[in-house]
Formats: sequence, structure tokens, C-alpha cells
Amino acid sequence: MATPDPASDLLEPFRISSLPPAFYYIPNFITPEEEASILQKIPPSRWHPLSHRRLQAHPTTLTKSNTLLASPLPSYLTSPIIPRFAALRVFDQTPHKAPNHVLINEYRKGEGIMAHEDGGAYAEVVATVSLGGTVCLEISSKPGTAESGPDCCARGSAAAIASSALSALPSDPSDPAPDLAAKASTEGFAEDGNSPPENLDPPAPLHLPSRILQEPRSLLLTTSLAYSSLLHGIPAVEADTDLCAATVSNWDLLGDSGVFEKAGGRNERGTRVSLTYRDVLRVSGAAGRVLGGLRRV
Ligand SMILES: O=C(O)CCC(=O)C(=O)O
Repeated sequence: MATPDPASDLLEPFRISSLPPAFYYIPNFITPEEEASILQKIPPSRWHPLSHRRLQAHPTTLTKSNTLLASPLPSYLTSPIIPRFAALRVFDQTPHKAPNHVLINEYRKGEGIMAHEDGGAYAEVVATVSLGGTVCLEISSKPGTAESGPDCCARGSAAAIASSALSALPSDPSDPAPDLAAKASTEGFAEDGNSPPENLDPPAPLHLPSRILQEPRSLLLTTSLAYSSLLHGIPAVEADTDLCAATVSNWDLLGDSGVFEKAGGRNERGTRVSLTYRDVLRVSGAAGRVLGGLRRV
């Protein structure tokens, strides 16, 4: 079942309004000192090399049945970040009311991650803190969910979007979660089909695929239908180009869009580390404490 959009009044100013619900972007979520401290504490021995990035899972990887063998997150991943999530009520609607799992991804220049969905192992809230470098996250619809034309689509009602999302949801709740690569679609989001009420302006169009620019120290929240009905990926390029208000969906929320304007709409990639906080639905208590240490990557 879909987790409701957290949409506390506190988050509303950070909503990315040109995208389907609900993404939120908060620049400068942590300070440069906090960023440096976290980067310095990431354990070098825990990296698991992948073809286009490296990864570590905390407290452990999930079991084959997508169960978390519960143990505490390391303190550098909890403080100061998790109390800030609580203040914004980010995980208030998820089963454990707090994240219990963090993936740390490191991308060097030219690296990325294929378009994918995060799947049914987690509650539908992902909180991503970016460290070090800037990247564009590409957002696209799932293949087969589009009914309108390519590139652009009308903003559907929540019900229409929900029905589009439901038809695309995996029937097996234990679907493998991260890294399940799915081919990105260039088609638009499903259209409602209903006319808008007469005395209201027609809703602004939503454009997919689209890009979310993630600055260092920012927080990106992907929730509800944005989690369940869309794909996300990071193109493996050395620079993000053509960055401007028309091509970046969170341009007006950026901490410093002037940096990209001055650079001619270009972001030269460096090394970026992301922390993705999630609430794993299935948690095993006692067994987790015994076996957790054996499953570390
Ligand atoms: O590094 C990121 O921002 C994205 C990571 C991601 O897509 C994932 O962990 O599923």
C-alpha cells in the first residue's frame, strides 16, 4: 500500500511543483563541517565495488527475502541527520517512523546509476543527502505507464496518477529493491482525461523525463507516487550540461543557481557520495543481532 506523502506544512515550501507528487528538495540541509565530518567517518573497509560506482550498506545488506537483520546505524549516520528528519516529520508515516537502513553510494567523475525503482522492500520515502559533488538525477516514467505524448504530459489527478502507479506496481512485495535496473522511458505521465473546473486555471504541464539537480549538503525526498510510479537514475557523464530553469525541475529551490549560470549551464562532475535513508518494512530482531555482523559488506 502506498505510504502517504509526508507533506507536513514544514515541507511544503520545498516541494518540486513541476514534478509528479511528491519530491522535496532542501538545499544546505547539513553544514560544510558536518559534511566533512561524515565523509571522513565512512569506513574505507566497507566499500563493495560495482561496475560504475561503489556501495556500502548500513547496518547490513538485506536478506534474500528483503528482511533487515536489525542493528543500530552508526552514529555518524544518525547525528545530526535523523533528528532533522524528525523535526520535518519526514518518516512520520512509515511503519517504523524513522529510517533503519542507509546505502552509501560513491560515484567518481563519469560514473552513474541506471534508471531504476527502489521497489517494495521499503516504505515509500527515500531521503537522500548528497556529499562532495553535484549531479543531476534523471526522473522518468515507467515503461508502459504513459498515455500522453512523449516528453510532456498533463498533471493528472491524484486518482489518475494512483491508478497509473498501481498498474505499474510489482505484484510481488518482495521484489528485489535497489539496483534493479529498468529501462528508462521517454514517455509522459498518464493523463487524467477530466476537464479542469471552469473557473480555475488549467494545471501547469509536468515534463518527463526531467532532472533534479542535487547540490552538495542538500536533501532530496522522494515519497508516495514519486517513489512508486517513477524511475530515477544518474547518467554516467563527465559533466551535466544545459542547466537552467527550463531544464532543471528544482531550479528555483537550489541553494546557489548562480554557480551554474556563471559556468554557462555546466556542472563538471567530481566525486559525489550519497546517503540514502530508508525504512525497511521487514525487520528481524533477535536473529538480526546474531547474524548482522556476518552480512556486512
Ligand atoms: O545516489 C543517488 O542519489 C541515487 C541512489 C539510488 O538511486 C539508490 O540508492 O537507489
